[in-house]
Amino acid sequence: MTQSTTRYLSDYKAPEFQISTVNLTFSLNDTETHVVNEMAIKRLTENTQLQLDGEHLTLLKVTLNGEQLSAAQYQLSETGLILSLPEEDNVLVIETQIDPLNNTALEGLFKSGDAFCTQCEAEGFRRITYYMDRPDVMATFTTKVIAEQEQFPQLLSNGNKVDSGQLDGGKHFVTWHDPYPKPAYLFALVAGDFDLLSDSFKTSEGRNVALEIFVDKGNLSKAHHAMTSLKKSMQWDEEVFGLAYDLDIYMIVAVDFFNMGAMENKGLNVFNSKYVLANEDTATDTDYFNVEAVIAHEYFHNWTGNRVTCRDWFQLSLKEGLTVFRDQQFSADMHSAAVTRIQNVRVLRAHQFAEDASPMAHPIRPEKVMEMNNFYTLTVYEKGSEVIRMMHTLLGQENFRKGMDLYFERFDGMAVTCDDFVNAMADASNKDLSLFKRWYSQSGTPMLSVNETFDDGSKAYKIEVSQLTESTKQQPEKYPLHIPIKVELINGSTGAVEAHLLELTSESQVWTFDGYEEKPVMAFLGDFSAPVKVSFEQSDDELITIMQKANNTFCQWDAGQKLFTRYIFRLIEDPNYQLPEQLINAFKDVLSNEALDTALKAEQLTLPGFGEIADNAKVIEPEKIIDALNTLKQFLANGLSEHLLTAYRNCQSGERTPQTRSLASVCLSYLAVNAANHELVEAHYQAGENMTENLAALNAATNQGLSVRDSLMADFERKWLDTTLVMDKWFSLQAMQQGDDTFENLKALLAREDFSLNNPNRARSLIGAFSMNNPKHFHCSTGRGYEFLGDQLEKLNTINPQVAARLITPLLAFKQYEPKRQAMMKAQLVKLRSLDNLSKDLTEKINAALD
Ligand code: B3K
Ligand code: ZN
Repeated sequence: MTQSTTRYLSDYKAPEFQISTVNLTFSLNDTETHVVNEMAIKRLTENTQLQLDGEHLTLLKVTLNGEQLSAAQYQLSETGLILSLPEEDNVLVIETQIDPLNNTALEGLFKSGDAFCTQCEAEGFRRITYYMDRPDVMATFTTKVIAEQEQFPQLLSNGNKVDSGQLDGGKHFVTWHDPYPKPAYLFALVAGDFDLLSDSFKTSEGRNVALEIFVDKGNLSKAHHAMTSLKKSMQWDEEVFGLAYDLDIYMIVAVDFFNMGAMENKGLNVFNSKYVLANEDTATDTDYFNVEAVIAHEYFHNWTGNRVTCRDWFQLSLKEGLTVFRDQQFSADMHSAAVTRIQNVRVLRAHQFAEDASPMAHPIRPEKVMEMNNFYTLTVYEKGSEVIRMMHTLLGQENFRKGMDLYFERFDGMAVTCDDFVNAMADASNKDLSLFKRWYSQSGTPMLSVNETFDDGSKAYKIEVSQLTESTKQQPEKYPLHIPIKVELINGSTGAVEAHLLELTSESQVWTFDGYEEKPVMAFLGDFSAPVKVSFEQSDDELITIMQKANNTFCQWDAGQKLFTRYIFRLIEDPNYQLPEQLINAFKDVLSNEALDTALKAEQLTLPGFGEIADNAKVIEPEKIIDALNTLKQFLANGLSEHLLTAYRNCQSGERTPQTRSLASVCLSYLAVNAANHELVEAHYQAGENMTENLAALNAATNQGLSVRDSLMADFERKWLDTTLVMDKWFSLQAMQQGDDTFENLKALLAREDFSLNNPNRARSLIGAFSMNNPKHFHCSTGRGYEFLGDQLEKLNTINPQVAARLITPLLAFKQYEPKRQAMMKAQLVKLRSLDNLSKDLTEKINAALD
């Protein structure tokens, strides 16, 4: 049984030893890779006991200052190695053997297809060798990689190539040196036989950087978008933050087996191929957007993460929240800022808010952790980014930039804390951020309640805003936060709009605005200036005014979403509720408004998803939500039918762009509701010029359960059977099917030769898509959906605990469901908890949910 101990932020102690250099030699072999690790270690205190982390390693030999140690001279356990370093300066050499081929957890050194690759963040390096595997231990790495030349012509590691040559027995070696001291989590090694796309970039400092993207043989033509994205990111970071790249080479390797999106290892990023490979036939517009965003994110980490890193893992948001903020700003600059922001907010509302209300709720700087991999969360990343964005809003771009400059001036080359970052921002701008720091330690989504009054006599318009964060088990006491609130006051008669930034710093505050003849309409929380929920009673007319007259595009969109949400909840209470015609008119105006950006129209027309509605329900009754969503969709599809058809035709007839395709897809999803348009769905598929159009048709056919769906899916499968990433899409569409034979089909899908739980993308595409995007069957009243997930998690628990711990998410929220489902969901957690080999990853989450 794995040792399950909880670690606390409050227990942090600075390291007592310093590792200055590390010389690694890898002799690669599928099941018996040999690793020699030579470290120069300085003792910093009187304590001579050095504790090194190590897991799943076979120890071969330990040599200290030239003398081989006997087993009696060190203590070896399943989690590490303890030995005594009497000298101040020491050279310690440790030889270990590891088994990459059977490493299905994909942490440390593993095989992805024929290639060797690594993933060390957060604590994977300890699966390669014994080491002080913590981010505040920063060393200079030199890595020699030895392997068969024919099978592994490319041998890569961090930094610059300093040596290479032939060896006996058909082997060769390459040695890499990374001049920048780094924590072990940024170490990387890749060996394989790839196609290589090369380019270069000249930095503002005059450095010529070689850019290299390694992909599986035959995929070269799909690497160009990634390369263009990389160059745009390099340019943007120089222009916006004055940050230039600092090595002579930047490499990206795309692999098919990867637990997450990508990894920012110094000079050698390893990517899930999903975020590198793209061409029009195989990737959607969203895929293109995501490839660019992830390439940017990993590139931006070179400064925010690598040059300045985290002191300990509790500080993860120091690099992740900040880097997500930077990639979001980049995407906003490359595309529509409004649409990018709306999409950020959708993710936050649908998933992060749910996490903050779940048993795994934690502050963006968690205080206790059992398995660090469980904390690469929407909270640390997305809410973390919102916290940085709030500072950006409070300080303004210019002061924020000054704060960034000061942060690098103070901390370049160091491992620091979130407080260090906020202090740099406060010092550079003279803004008091002491109260603001609470955002780092308090979990939960604050609720803002807004009350407005207009005094006809004095003509004063007053608003009162109060905040409340509900107490949680971990944090019974919650405190007021410093919340920036952008508002717009719209003068109903003149249409004039006045913008203000309010700073809420206590439980409740009042603001008064003069000079209005009548009560203005307030567009509240412009740009979603804080990650909060809002309770503010506004009439339909007021919301429609905001949709039409607010300057802030986010508020225009949000007002439409509020209308939708309002009527979805009315329908949940009363399925026969008569929806008002006014709703149709409001969205007719959206569709026919020529001034409105096409992509924004698509966003306006997109209904909130199941998850977002569930998050706002007191008790989740899945059928009621699904029925309400369907009724509203049908109502809009009927009432807007002509407008939808016209908008659809306009999109199809003019020049096709990502924007027109997004509107066409949304229109098609509504049109597919009515039998008269079913042929249109098939025609859209048949005439599809790219993956975006093909998928739009397949999604519409799947969601509406159209009879043509099966033949379209069969056609798609025939075309793409050999293209792994496209087949992942096919598996997801299968998982989302609505028919009565869904569970039989799922069983057949699991049994297919091209399905394997060992491949995280494939596992997620079927199991994740089913439990997240097929609420009808996942929440099936018989409990079969929960059983299906429980059974797969039991297998994944031993194959790949990290992937299992992600996929368990929908079960953790069982307490929010109606009693019958609650009991069935809980039963799956109880069953999993009884496994004797339950991983730390699942133990931590299941305990949080059940205890
Ligand atoms: N830093 C990595 C994530 C590592 C996840 C470890 N379980 C990718 C990123 O955020 O850029
Ligand atoms: Zn990151």
